[in-house]
Amino acid sequence: MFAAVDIGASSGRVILGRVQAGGESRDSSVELEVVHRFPNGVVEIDGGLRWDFDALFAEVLTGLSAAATVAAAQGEQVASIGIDTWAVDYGLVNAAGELTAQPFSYRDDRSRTAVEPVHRKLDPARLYGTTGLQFLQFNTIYQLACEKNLDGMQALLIPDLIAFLLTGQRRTEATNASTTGLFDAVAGEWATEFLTALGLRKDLFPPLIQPGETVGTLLPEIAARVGLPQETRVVAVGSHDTASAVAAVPATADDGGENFAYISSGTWSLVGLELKHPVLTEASREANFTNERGVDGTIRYLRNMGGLWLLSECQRTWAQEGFRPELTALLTAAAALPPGGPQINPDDPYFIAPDNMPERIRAAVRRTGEVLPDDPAAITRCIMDSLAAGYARTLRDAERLADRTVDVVHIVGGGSQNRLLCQLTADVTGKKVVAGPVEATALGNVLVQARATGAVSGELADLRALVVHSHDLRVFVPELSRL
Ligand code: LFR
Repeated sequence: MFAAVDIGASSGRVILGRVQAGGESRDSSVELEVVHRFPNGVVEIDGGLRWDFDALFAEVLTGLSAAATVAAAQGEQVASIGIDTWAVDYGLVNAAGELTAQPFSYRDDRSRTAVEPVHRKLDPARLYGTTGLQFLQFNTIYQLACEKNLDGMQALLIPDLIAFLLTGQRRTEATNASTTGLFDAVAGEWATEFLTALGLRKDLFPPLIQPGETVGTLLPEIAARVGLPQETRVVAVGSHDTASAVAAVPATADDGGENFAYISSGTWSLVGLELKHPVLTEASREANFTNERGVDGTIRYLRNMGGLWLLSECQRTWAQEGFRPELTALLTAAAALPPGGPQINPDDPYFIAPDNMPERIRAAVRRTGEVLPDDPAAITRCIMDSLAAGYARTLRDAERLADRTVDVVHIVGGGSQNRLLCQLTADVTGKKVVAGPVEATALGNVLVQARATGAVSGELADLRALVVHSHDLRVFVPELSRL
């Protein structure tokens, strides 16, 4: 069995994965069992929005203990551990290996003022030509420019920081490194010239490691604490959650081979294609598409769009006001509303920070000269219409910029359970939508571990076939009459 530590911006889980490789691929399967869940969210610490990393790490240890217990009760062992989280953010570790402060969250807006000074040293066109990274004000490169003193420090991205505390080994996993703005998309190496140009040490980040390689084995005190053998390996997976999710997209040859698109729909919506080579053109930069690294050296050519954060933040505000609508009821009421209502731009940085989201959405609609009633169903419908329209725009751009035709759109993650969003996406894109699995991130994490330890073999397509055989997927076809 494999333990997947999978932490998102609003919750984390430790999951046990069981992979069975049958003689016939149809006998193969991958099953998950959540053994520990915990909440996550930004907290205000020392005047900034940060992650309570100490609390998260304690939850990881609790989860690994639970994994050890559950596996043992089934007469099995935890063969390895893989870690994935959101991207971009990092903790600073000193020479003694201590985390010097709780890591900043990308939702803190400190890096906004760092953008211009960085661009004065490194022109955005030059940055894009090498890194292929979409401009987002919170990319690691801008966050680092806010640090006052990096003497003797190393920056460890969040999953790498967890792996370091478990094993004592410092590495930077490549899929997540590709979100820093300091990674060469073609060479697959650090863009050391950019580190130097910004006055950063070349070894600010630890050396790269690829998904499937071993980070190390458990430190004795960690092994004793969680009840796992010291030889238990921590295996690098697609440690950027989106890389793991895309690895588990259930694309099949029936999808027309490469002609599938994916939407990893959760807090964010990551909308795009899987490519063999980056697209570093000026047109691609203008459209703000990113070339992040995927498992097996693939390129995740996508745009990072707003996501279900818009709705979860509304729900948080409504709850503060004493109104706690059940999600299914809310979506049903939203689905019953007529089409053609007002829309917002879900990618507007105005929506990044936590605040009164219903009011911000209504204000954004007012600026377009329309009116959105102060009614949860109407606000929910506005979010869903805006996301679906954004998905369609982004997919059209991706097809044009990468010269691909998309036959089928896979929606994975939490959004795959949102029937309204899936149906609207089919309607607006005019394409078939295949929804599921909801747990794509953890599945991608487990499958890369399973391959690394020899439990399964093959290419990404073979790993994906296991997902197809083990999960019920829902198909949505365009209903043009609804538009
Ligand atoms: C999704 C995600 C996105 C990244 C954003 C911030 O969870 O990892 O891919 O752009 O969070 O790190």
